[in-house]
Amino acid sequence: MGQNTLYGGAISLYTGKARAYMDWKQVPYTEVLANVDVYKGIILPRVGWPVIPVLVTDKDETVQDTTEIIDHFEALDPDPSIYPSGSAQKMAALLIEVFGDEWMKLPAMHYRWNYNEDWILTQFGALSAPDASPEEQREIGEKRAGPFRGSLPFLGVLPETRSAIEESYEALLADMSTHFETHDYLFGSRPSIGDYGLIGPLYAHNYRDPKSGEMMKATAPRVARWVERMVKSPTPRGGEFLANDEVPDTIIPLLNRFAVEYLPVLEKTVAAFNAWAADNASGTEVPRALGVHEFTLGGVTAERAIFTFDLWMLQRPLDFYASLKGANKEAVDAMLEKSGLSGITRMPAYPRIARPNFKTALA
Ligand SMILES: N[C@@H](CCC(=O)N[C@@H](CS)C(=O)NCC(=O)O)C(=O)O
Repeated sequence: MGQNTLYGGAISLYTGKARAYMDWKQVPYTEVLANVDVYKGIILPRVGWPVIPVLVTDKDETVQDTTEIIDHFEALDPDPSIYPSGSAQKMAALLIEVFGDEWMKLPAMHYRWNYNEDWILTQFGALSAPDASPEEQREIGEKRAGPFRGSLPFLGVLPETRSAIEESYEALLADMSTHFETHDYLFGSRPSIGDYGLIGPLYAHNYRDPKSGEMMKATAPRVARWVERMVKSPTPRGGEFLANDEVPDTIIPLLNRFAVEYLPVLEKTVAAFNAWAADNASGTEVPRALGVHEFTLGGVTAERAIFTFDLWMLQRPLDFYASLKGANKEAVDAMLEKSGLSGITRMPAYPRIARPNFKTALA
């Protein structure tokens, strides 16, 4: 019997998500820094493309994507679960996971690259070459960080959207601060899948990167305390979700931010994907991006790439919604209505996306 090994790094958004979950769940594992040798010797041969985190399980299975890593351990050890059993809480948590994982890359990448550039370049070098000098690490970092820094305009992190991203992020922190006056996590005293979606961007980029962390601690200390609880749980495997499937009123502004900022992007992504899928057979690999489209944030309209991965993630809340009946469906409909998010249930259907061999493909 081997051991669970998480290949990742401290600067990685998604490693932070998987690590926080595995620590709360008290999964026995070792974290190994994904340096150049690990990418060449383990990640590329097992996954086929360079990405972190990657889990190699104690049975030598490879699991990639934090959502699948989490679900791997949830299936092995379902109780206590990070999925609320109440339908409204679960739907809200699944939506917030998608929002955190995909949409919050904008503030994460903006603050990292526009406020912490020198620091992060050296950190990228340290990830590849932990024993090199800081000067060498910065040089190596310049090369290694290229694709990440280069992704900013594709995400829509542009000079013209900078103020809108900051206003949106500051408002989100204010909303979360209000919520954490009363609750330790999104839905009570236990972290949910929604909390794990948010911790990715809010830990590595927006807390751990020095300038971003200073700002969070100064403007939203309650959010900083939540980050600290998320990454070092005072009560691993503990806590409860709120009784009676309650979605606190202080969660509604988060969902409303999804509705206002992100839902229109998803709607346009579905339209682009459906047009692409009409010309492609089952089994075809789905391109990571399908051209560009306009999006509007805080009244500013700009262009960004049309990312297809979001639709793979979105299948989770949509599948859950499709499974609901009777009172459970009514509770979810009421929660979505109150959040301005009913549109999510009216989006046109789109062909199923699978992930054979760690790459999205038409099912
Ligand atoms: N959705 C994935 C994303 C993993 C991911 O994007 N990881 C980043 C580092 S935090 C990466 O390695 N990206 C390389 C790439 O996307 O090409 C997850 O949840 O694990």
